[in-house]
Amino acid sequence: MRLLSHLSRRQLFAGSSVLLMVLLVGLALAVSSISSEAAADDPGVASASNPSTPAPATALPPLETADPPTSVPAEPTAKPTTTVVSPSTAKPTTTVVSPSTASAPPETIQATSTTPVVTVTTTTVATITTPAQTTSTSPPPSTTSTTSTTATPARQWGEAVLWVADHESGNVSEWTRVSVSGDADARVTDEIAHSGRFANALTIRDADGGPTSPGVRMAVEEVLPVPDQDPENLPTEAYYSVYYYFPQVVDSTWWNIYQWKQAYLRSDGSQSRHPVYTVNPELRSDGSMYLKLRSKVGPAGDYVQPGSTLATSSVALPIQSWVHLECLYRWSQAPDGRIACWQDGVLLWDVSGVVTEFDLPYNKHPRQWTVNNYANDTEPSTHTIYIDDAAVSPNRIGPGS
Ligand SMILES: [Ca+2]
Repeated sequence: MRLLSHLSRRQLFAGSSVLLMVLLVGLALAVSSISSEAAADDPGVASASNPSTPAPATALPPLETADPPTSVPAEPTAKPTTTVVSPSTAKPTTTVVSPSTASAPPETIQATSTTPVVTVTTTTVATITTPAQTTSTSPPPSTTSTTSTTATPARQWGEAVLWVADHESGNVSEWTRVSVSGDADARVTDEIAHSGRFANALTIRDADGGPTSPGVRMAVEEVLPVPDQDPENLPTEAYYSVYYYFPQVVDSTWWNIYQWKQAYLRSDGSQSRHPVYTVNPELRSDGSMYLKLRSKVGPAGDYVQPGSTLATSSVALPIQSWVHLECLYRWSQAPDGRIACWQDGVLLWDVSGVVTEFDLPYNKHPRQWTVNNYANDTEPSTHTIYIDDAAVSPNRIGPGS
């Protein structure tokens, strides 16, 4: 009984020991699995405390987490570049700049030479609004009041007059065309006027002897028809008159302010014009200016360049006051043409027995008269002259009102 009980005790002890061990082992295993789950929940802690097992799991999250941030900033950086949608905004700016810049260099000016014509219309249109408003308002703005009070009423023209340009419409539409070369333009302005409120400002820029001579030429090709004469041509004989205002003395190699021209067709079908006679201011040694008549007609009645001076004026050309120039011109391909000019009613020259028209076949408006600011190599190189009250008439008009 004792032995049995002893055995039983030993067995019980052994059995309980085994059971205890089993429990201990089980407990150890349980603790181990708990710590590994905890490590899996917190990659940061796991990667630091247990680099072996959790390492793969730990290493991935940082990479995945790191990638997005890296790629995200990368996108914004890429977007602006792509969204350099601003480039499209920048392009117009560049494009806008280039045209305006292009108008400056003489080389590009040929292409731009049309632009000043558009700009003229534009300027003029803007000016049109002004007179309409001011005319309807009795007290004109103080700024313009000087001009409008100074300005005389619009000039009254006789019924016989074939064409006039007094610019009182506020634009250059009375002229048949405006031809521009180099940096030049025509601008109807109320800064000054011979009559009414408006005159035409002709400006040339950078006439410094460069390859392109700046010039703006106001041309007349169409006037009221004269009986028994070609309605699409200027009359065989007429008086061409205009008022000039020269703000300053200009020295020049050549300066053409008034001319008769003829259109013709080139062999390739394009149209061109030759001047026949021109009127040019010249500077005397005493500093005063005077006019001279230049011929472009050769001995055989052909066009020659640069031509020759046919007559000179002994009368000084006034500065800073309106001066009237009027010429009788008789077109003729035979040596019986005539050019007689008056400055403020004083005869400057009367040249007759000369060829005044080239033998150039052309079917429409071959004769042309232009009033210009057209020159090169002048001092100053940029300057403006004003013109007003231009007319073509079968009778002499004279400088009167
Ligand atoms: Ca006027």
